[in-house]
Amino acid sequence: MTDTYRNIPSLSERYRPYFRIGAAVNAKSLNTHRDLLVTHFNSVTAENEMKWEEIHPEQDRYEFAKADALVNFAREHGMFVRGHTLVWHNQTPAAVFLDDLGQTATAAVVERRLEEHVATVLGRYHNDIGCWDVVNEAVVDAGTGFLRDSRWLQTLGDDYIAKAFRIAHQAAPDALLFYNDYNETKPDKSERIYKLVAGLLDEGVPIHGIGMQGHWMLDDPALDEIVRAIDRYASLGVRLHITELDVSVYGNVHGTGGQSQEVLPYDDELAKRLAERYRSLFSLLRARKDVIESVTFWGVADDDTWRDNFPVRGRKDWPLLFDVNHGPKQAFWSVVEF
Ligand code: HAH
Repeated sequence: MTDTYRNIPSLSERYRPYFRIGAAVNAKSLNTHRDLLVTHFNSVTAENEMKWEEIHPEQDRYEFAKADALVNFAREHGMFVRGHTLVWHNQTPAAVFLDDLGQTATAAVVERRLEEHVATVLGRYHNDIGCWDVVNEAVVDAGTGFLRDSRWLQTLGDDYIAKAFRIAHQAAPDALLFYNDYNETKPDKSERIYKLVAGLLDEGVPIHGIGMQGHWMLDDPALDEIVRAIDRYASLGVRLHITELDVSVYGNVHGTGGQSQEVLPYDDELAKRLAERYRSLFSLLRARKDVIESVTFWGVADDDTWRDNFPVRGRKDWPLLFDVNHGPKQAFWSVVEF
């Protein structure tokens, strides 16, 4: 970061009266984006370093070094840490669900492994990690089904989600426990998420919040769709975190659902449209500050964003508030100046 950027307002200070401002970090960006992190963010999430395959790649082997570095960095700078994630259908070793002969393991075996994993990871960080995405992306996107047909569902059965939350609560009684998902504002899916969390609350399962990922686009979802989802979730009395916010500059404007292969030129016009989109989003989020406790971006600056490979591999995107040189974008100013 050049000195020119040192005299800009701090994003997280500006938002202190509203909610925490977080960023997903990785082992590299913890160093390469250190100045931005320290100045503008008061919460961090590990982009990958706490996922099962990274932190616990084999049955008897944990790899804590990268997660430790992140947690130490946060402690040093007084930042909140969101733990991400425990039970997910992705980035989990296949071996978790297999026995010694390579056959599907029994429910009892998988449940014991889950307990051991959660006790180890949550135990290690119980002083430093304030909340966990206990279950990630468990409901289906479309169709008439309800729960995603994952290995977790297949081996542990329908109540695996309730089990995961109970196990997490036992391992870290003070941690806030979240259900996290994407396409979280789409009417059918948000109804499924609502129903899932309402059911868990009814059963007395220790769940404290819903994580709305917020992988959004220039023109989708519509603002009223976002408001509806927030209000519906908030009606359950749980906390809301926006957990993975980024706004792709590729929108449905192209009529391709954001999947066009064409790379846009990131010109002033596009920068301005992104800024307007961010302005309306943050104005909406500020208006819901009583229920939204934290807003985390899925990355720090445009030089390191998963959106360069999602939903189109190798297509450059510019979804964050800081540019590829770590300078503030128009979008940055549109969220701090209000
Ligand atoms: C998220 N999935 C994950 O929670 C996060 O861990 C990962 O690093 C990136 C994104 C989002 C996602 C999606 O928006 C659509 C399909 C699959 C996954």
